[in-house]
Amino acid sequence: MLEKLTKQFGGKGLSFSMQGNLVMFEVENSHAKAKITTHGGCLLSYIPKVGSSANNDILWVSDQSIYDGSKPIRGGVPICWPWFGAADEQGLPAHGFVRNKAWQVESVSNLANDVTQVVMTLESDAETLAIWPFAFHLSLTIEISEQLLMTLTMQNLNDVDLPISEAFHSYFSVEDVNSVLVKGLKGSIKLDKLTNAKAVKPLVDYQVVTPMDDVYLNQSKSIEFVDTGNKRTIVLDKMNASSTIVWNPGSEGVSNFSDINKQDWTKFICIEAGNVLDNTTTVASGDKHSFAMKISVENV
Ligand code: TA6
Repeated sequence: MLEKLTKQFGGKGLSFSMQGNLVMFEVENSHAKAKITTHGGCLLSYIPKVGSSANNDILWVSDQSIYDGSKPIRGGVPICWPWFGAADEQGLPAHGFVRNKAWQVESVSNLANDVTQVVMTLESDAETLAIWPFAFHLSLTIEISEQLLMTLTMQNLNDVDLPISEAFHSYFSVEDVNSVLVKGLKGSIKLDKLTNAKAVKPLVDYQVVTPMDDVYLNQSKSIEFVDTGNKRTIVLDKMNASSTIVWNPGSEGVSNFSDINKQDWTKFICIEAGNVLDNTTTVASGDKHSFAMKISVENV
């Protein structure tokens, strides 16, 4: 398989390898390095070469991740689709099923200004139709440069309209989650999934207090989160994505996750862009729908 991929796509700054049962590929250009696996179409690493984050990964991946293909890798940017969170039906996986499927590499291209564009696709098959009885075509475009741009596009191949909830479940690497400040949530609608408290509108910039599992609806503004320990601010811009989720399991909650080291919960924060709960989108029969996020890094 590696030989075939290398023959088809191999070129300057691109290499394929196996990690456990999973196909990995690494991309390098003058701006950054990135690592992607076809398992779940998951971006695992994005390391800018210049600026305050030069040679430091923006993303976090757990040391305890499983690489046998039985579950998604814990970290990077897993894709939640066509539902976010627990499934409506008992026995179906949380966060949909595409993060645990093998995606196809469709193209790897060098665009202007040394931007590398990777396109991966996934189509409905007998296994997905048994879980969710609708035909679809999904395409994930990842553009690697001094910024990171990810776009997920779905085509509804059915003669009915489909409600879709979705997110890029990004795990960002931070020096200490408890010192992170998240900005940009003011004015949205906050739902606290841990307490199920009544929805509130945040009035101020938001200091992270773990554990946390918050959904912010009608949140379209840029998010900035300041990681003082790493001396960087990560800016997350969203396109066609009305929800943001902020999650960290905290010191006790981490023990519910067999694929996270007990002491490692301080090292990441999930800030997730998408369309969930009341922001679920309806994709008309035959139509295409896309949402995107752009990540850039600034000095503190
Ligand atoms: O996005 C936050 C969340 O939905 C949390 O509720 C938490 O359980 C987390 O995702 C991880 O979910 P996972 O299915 O990957 O274990």
